[in-house]
Amino acid sequence: MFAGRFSTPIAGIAAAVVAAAALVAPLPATAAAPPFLVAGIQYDPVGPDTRDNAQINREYISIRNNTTRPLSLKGYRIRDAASHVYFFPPTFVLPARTTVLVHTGKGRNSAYHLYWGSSWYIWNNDGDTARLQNSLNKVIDFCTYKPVAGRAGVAC
Ligand SMILES: [Ca+2]
Ligand SMILES: [Ca+2]
Repeated sequence: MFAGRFSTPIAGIAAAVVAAAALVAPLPATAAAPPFLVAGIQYDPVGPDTRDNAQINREYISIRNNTTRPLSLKGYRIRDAASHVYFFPPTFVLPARTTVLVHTGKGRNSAYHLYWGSSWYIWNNDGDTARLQNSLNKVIDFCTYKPVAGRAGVAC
């Protein structure tokens, strides 16, 4: 009798648990981590914003290969909020887990330092957005920052 009285609600609970489990949606496939990250932006280097190329080059954006293999940046570009665009050299390959600095001014490209070639600053001292886009203009990663007093740059 008791068994009979309890069997129904217990069975009911069990059925409800099974039903609830069935209702749990499968976890959405996590978006694959982007192969490259905007790692940081040195947007306001120490000193006044002069036309001096060396000073302009103290401003830079860093891009990181977030994977365990070397990757080409062919076709990739960096865009600021005002649509200034930098194109990576088509032959440039970034080693695994490595960061390259893209300096704003002019200079000779090397393994870990690239040069935008601009004769004026790109990353606004009062805030900006950097977008890393692939050859199809798809945004791979981006970084929006607001200035912080006493800081020359931001980690993204
Ligand atoms: Ca700046
Ligand atoms: Ca800008």
